[in-house]
Amino acid sequence: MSHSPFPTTFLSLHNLQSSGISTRPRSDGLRHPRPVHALYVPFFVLFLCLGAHPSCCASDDVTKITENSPEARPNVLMIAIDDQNDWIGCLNGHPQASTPNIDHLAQRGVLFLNAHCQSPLCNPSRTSLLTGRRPSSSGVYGLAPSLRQVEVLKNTTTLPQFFRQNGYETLMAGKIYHGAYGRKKEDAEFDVVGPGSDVGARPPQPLVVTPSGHPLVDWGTFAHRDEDKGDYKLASWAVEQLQKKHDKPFFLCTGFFLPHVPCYVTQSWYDRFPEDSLILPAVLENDRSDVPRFSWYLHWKLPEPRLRFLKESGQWKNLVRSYLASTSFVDDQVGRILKALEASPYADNTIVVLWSDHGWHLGEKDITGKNTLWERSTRVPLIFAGPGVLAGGRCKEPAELLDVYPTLAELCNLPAPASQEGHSLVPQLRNTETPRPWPAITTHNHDNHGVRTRDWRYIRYADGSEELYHMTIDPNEWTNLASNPDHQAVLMEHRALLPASSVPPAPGSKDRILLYDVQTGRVNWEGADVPADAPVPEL
Ligand SMILES: [Ca+2]
Ligand SMILES: [Ca+2]
Repeated sequence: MSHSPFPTTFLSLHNLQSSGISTRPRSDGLRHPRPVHALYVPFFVLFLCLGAHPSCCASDDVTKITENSPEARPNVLMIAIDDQNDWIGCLNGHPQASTPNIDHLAQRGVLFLNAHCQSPLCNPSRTSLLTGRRPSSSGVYGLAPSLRQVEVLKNTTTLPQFFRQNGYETLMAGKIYHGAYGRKKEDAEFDVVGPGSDVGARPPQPLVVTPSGHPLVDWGTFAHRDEDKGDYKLASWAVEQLQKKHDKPFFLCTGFFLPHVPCYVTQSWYDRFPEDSLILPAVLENDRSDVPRFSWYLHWKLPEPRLRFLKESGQWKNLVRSYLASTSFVDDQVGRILKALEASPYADNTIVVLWSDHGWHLGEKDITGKNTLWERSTRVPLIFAGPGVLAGGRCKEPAELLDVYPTLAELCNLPAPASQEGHSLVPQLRNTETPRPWPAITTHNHDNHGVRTRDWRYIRYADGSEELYHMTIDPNEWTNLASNPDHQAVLMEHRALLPASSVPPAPGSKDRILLYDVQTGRVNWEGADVPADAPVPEL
């Protein structure tokens, strides 16, 4: 695209004060701690400053520990899955989800039942996890820019670089960063680079004709072999790395492509989810009659089709079974890697972390895809296992993908850079009941936030409209309680948890960028104004 998505008038007119959000700074990015846990904060700060992190207040520069030889540190195996929602057996997001290998990993570690991405989109989510900075701090909201094009992230020590600078050999294959960044030698991220991100075999023609006609938006089965799939080759590469002798501790990253679209699966995986017994996700008719119109602006026009298309074309079941089958196939590849790890000399000295960058709707709230602040888009699998991690733990406290960086640092006895906005999950990896004073916050585009606490989800859009759901009573988020007088205290408590500041989109932002002018009410989606009375596009 050649247009500039940032009309100057938009940015100059927008200011945080007029949006009603306090700009009072807080080092952790939150305005106030949750009152119920207020007492924990001083203890936690004390723990950080006196405990295992002697240089917690150091600059962004990585301080290298010399008292422990790097050779003694645990290895790290990081497994990322693209667009994997909570349709994972142990997360119970779908009753037919079948992921025995991921379930087994959870059984030997700690599974976070209430973990959420920082952005429901690849680039901002991964940029956040790998730099430890919120989208609302970096201004990375869209599929561009890449992190090194952003002033505040230009010199950030990323997660792989952090391990590399601390004596680790860093290896990667598949999708870790969004786009090509990280694979080049001059990026100074990885010592060893394996196969790229690729779905692999493709049918000669698209299997489904969707309204957008986007080449990636496709699903189903056709004649091909598992061995011809990108994720199979990725797992084979990871197995090879685990079979090698490594002179230094390793930080091995594997990023699976599926179940990102196109959800292409071989017949044997497809047949595991017969259409006759397939369970479709629960969808309430007119579910969006009680949500703000602004919610539509977050996914105004996308390549992914609406539910109406799936119903009218008879494709809903096909998409659901293709997604479930893709997940099971990826689980099988995860299993190949984990079996290789168990058979290797590194079995007892390797931290394993598994995460997805965000979720995916398959009809809920009348849409497919991501780009929402609801549970199906924000909830992700997050599992840690290995030395120092409790076995069979289930943690209900809110957790963020932002916490991965400081958690891995602490598990490897390394001081995380002070610029981190997440918080180590190690207390929960030792005792899953340890309370956390922080909610999980997901941000999509400037000033739209979802706040997840233990029992509630609160959403505030840039125009000030709100949603509130009692997640334990209403896990499908069908009843918006924001205007219910019985819940105003909860509403107030959650408003106070919104990020203290929220920066405008970084220069060069594009693709999925939504702009809103609080003074005029002007809405702009991907460079084009949206009239206030425009009908919601039915794509
Ligand atoms: Ca993704
Ligand atoms: Ca509703």
